[in-house]
Amino acid sequence: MSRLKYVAGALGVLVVLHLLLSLHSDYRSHTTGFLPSSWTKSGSGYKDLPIGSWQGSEYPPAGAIPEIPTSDELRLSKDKLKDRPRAKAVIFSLARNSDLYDLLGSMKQMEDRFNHWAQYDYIFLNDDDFSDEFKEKTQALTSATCKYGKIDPDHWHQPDWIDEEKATAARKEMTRKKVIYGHSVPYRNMCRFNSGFFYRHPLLDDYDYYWRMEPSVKYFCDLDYDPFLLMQEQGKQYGFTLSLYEYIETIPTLWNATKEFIQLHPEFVAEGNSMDFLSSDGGETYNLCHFWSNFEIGDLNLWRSDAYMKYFQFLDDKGGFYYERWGDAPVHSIAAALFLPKEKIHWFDDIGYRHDPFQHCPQNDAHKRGKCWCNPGDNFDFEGYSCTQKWVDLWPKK
Ligand SMILES: Nc1nc2c(ncn2[C@@H]2O[C@H](COP(=O)(O)OP(=O)(O)OP(=O)(O)O)[C@@H](O)[C@H]2O)c(=O)[nH]1
Ligand SMILES: *[C@@H]1O[C@H](CO)[C@@H](O)[C@H](O)[C@H]1NC(C)=O
Ligand SMILES: [Mg+2]
Repeated sequence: MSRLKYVAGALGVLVVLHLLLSLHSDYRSHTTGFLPSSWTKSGSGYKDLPIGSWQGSEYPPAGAIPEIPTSDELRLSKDKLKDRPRAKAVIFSLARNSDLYDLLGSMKQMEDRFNHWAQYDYIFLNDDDFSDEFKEKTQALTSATCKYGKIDPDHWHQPDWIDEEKATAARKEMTRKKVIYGHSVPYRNMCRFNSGFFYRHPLLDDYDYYWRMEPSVKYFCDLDYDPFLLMQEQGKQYGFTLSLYEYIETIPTLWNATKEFIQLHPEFVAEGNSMDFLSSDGGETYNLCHFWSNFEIGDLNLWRSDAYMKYFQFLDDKGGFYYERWGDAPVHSIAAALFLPKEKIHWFDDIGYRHDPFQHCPQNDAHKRGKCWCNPGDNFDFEGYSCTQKWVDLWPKK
């Protein structure tokens, strides 16, 4: 009797072991069918960096960033401001004339928190001509140079080859389902432009890095270092503050299109990428996580790369910007997460930021260091609808 129990117990253990193993190999075989092995490879030979605040004791490594004068020093010495190291960087905003006063609120804070000492140029782009009022009021907020550009109509409007009947039907259906901006063609133009064209505007040719600024956002904390230099010195190509889940109704076929593209171009997928941020089954399905692109500090050369240009063209040819409502946030995020090793993506957790209805409020030391004015208790990072836990989980625990 007791011998029987023993055998049964041993069998039970074997069954459980077998189940665990088969689950594990299932996971593997999912990823080998159609995906290049690099999708799931982890570890890229980069030194593992601690999570979170870049101002930890060892990170950035000593000497990685040229000495940057703090704002206190700047007040003491105008010469230092002139000679300080700079990146070829610009603050970029897409806007309508009607966005002026909401944009001024963002810009005023950008100046107060950072750009009054950093003195980076601004570029404003519009599908229409900017009014004199727009130009005067924005330039009046800064002593830095402001540039104003009009968008090439081909980079803005719905292309001729889009089947308008199909696009109309899709908009109707999305309106019926109450999908936000589901009815709107201009919103789709904007998403396509931000996905594939802003970095090709001739005004941006002179720059390597950009910080995207939208109307009605808040910047809560003082920056006493230059985030563009951080990007440059540490080889970062994409920076974010907030992440969340996309509405599936807006991108039902985006992931299939991406998989198709990767089958054509497995060479674009980086080793040590952030696939686990996008997918919990090794790339079979998309979990809808993306970086919220109304805030971006990025390297324009990421979007100008062969990999991204081909990816955008491939997506554009599918028509999903109009037949669905593909957003620039998931498009940028999927590209950055797959085409870059994860070390080239930076979470700016020390930049307090709000775009309604979500905000990132730095915690603890970072809150104090930045003299932030947000409530640390109002912080989206680890709430259920945020994806930032998945980002943190990509990194070894401290
Ligand atoms: N020139 C121009 N800019 C636009 C147009 N639509 C949106 N934008 C700009 O594109 C950016 C994104 O548009 P938003 O309306 O903020 O879109 P969103 O952030 O998804 O939604 P909100 O919750 O309304 O902020 C903002 O900088 C807008 O000023 C447009 O039709 N023309
Ligand atoms: C994605 O592709 C798979 C395999 O071809 C197909 O079964 C599935 O229906 C597609 N999904 C969508 C939403 O089109
Ligand atoms: Mg917005």
